[in-house]
Amino acid sequence: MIAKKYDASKDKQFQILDQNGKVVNEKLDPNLPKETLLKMYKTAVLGRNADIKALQYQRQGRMLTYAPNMGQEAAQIGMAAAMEPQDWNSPMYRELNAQLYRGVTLESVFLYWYGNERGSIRPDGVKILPTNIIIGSQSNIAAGLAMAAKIKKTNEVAVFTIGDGGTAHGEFYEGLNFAASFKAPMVAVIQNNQWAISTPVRKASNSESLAQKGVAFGIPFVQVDGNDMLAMYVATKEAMDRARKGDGPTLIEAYTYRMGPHTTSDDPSIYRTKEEENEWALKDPIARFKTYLLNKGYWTEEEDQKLVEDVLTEINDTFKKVESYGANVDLIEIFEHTFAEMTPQLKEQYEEHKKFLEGAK
Ligand SMILES: Cc1ncc(C[n+]2csc(CCOP(=O)(O)OP(=O)(O)O)c2C)c(N)n1
Ligand SMILES: [Mg+2]
Repeated sequence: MIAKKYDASKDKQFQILDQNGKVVNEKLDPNLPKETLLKMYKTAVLGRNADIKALQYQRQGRMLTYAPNMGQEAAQIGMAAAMEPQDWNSPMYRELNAQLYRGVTLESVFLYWYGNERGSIRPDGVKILPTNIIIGSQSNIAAGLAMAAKIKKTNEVAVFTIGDGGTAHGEFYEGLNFAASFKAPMVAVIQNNQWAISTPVRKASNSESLAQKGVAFGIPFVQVDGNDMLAMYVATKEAMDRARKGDGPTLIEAYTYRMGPHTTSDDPSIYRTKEEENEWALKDPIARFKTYLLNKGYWTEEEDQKLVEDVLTEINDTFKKVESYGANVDLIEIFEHTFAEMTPQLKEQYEEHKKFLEGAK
């Protein structure tokens, strides 16, 4: 008999830390060193406050646009913390916390959203591709990186992130199918924040879970409480180890929530309820992780207050610096950075645009 339905409800969402910060899965607590846990927490606090400030800067007309990450800190940092320096991220655009954790500076993230392409330059050795707005493409790019790593035997794993809406795009399937068939070292992390702008996840897919799409690729999969920093770390670490051993890709669904707007041009009050937002506010990933640290004796309220003051100063100073650079991008650079050498068509477009701008003066 052909099974008509896969019953996702039988797969419990993987969780270690519940929404009150209580360890509910003692055996699986990775017992990470204090420094690692504090780095995770401090990154989340910096990320959350940077998001809040960036929204304000944009409203003040000081920043071009911005896509906030509020609510997705654990899903991003748990994943990043499980990666080694040689591993690649093929990212989307909602990636602030993973970027910060792996060594991208806040200055360069702000530069990018300010409208200065220099924000796409990564420090040496930070293997995160530039912010990628093209939904779905993250998968094929990661499959390419993973296949190259396999052929060159470099011990690198390529991790790609995609939104819930992104899983409705063809490239999501193409890249995963390719990597699964060739057992390329890849990990796929779906950031299921419940919404693709105003489209709810139930309209983007008829599957009971996004994780279960792994069945079709013939790869292991798991739905994780994406607001649980520890569960995200453990699931990603296991997937990274599998990939590195040559066992191929894993599909992780981080079940989380976008607490803020899609971007600064969106108003979520038009399409979702206050009740829904309030329900998810109780599942805040940072609050529960803080409780975990307080209970462990690794952190105090005094230290917390000081941290928030410090990050606000850091954010303000950083943004002032970014403003002092200005957009500072010559027109030519937009054309120059697409190919190593401009194609004839691109040259033509450049000339045309230059003339247009001169005429506009
Ligand atoms: C190929 C492509 N089609 C359409 C868009 C326009 N677009 C930007 S964000 C977005 C929604 C994405 O939702 P989701 O994948 O759930 O990610 P989230 O923004 O929620 O993190 C769309 C359709 C795009 N950037 N790329
Ligand atoms: Mg989404």
